[in-house]
Amino acid sequence: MFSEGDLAEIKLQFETQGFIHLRGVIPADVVARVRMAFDEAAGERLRLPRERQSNDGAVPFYDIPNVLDVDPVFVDLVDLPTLFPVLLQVVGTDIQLNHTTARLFYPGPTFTAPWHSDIPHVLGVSQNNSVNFFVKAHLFFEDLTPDQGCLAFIPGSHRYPPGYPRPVIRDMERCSAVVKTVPRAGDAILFNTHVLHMATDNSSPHVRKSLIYAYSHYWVKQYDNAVPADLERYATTPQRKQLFGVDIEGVPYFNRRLDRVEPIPLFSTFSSAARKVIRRALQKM
Ligand SMILES: O=C(O)CCC(=O)C(=O)O
Repeated sequence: MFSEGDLAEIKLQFETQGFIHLRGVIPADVVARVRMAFDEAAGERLRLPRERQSNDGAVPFYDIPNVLDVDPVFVDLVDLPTLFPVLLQVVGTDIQLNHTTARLFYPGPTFTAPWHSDIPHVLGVSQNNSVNFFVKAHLFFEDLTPDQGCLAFIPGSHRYPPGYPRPVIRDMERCSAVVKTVPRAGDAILFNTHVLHMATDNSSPHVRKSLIYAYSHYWVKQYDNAVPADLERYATTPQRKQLFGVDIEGVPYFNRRLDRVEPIPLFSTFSSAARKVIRRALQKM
């Protein structure tokens, strides 16, 4: 658990650098459960697709759909007691889960654009001033090797003014403006989605496995894969309800805060999130 002083330093680093590598924040028993559940859900997909075996560059990755419905351990990760205080610091008390991804990145070149922001086209936000707008947590449950598709960042680049040219970096391993992270099982890498970043090539012979949980504010439209189908089972606390986008009657989206939650009738609690789940079920038909 982080102390108040740790959290203040983490926030300082996050706001100045745009990312932070948090080591060992996922407890070992959770790491073990995630590893088993992930591999079981991935099944056949763990084997390299034929296209990748012949190295023609196709099928760079596979995302396991709706991971919150796959195993309870993936729901436990949304507000891990070790990590959630950090998310609260770097997003704010109106935090909501925005989307989830469970990814297998097969050996081969990277599939991400070099040095990109995820949100350059979002309107209504001054990205270079909004250091807490949209945060991703990449969660790792296996050790990675440096050549296994690790994330790299240009620290501080989330502060570049609009229109600032994208850097051209010839050799990132030798460039002092770049930080490449090499996570171990149990680590989380949090970043401001506007900081320039990329996944590096996976030139190892192994699939890179990771989870990506993205967080933003309650008023930002949430993806269906951020809401478990069995809400009554999982949305058991005010924190979970807010993360999963369960509205409180009479509380405007902009005013939602974790430190301002009052008990409310079950029906109104679940109605909006239930609508989302029904919509998702209908889309599958
Ligand atoms: O490493 C990945 O899977 C994707 C990295 C990335 O560009 C992102 O999460 O925005």
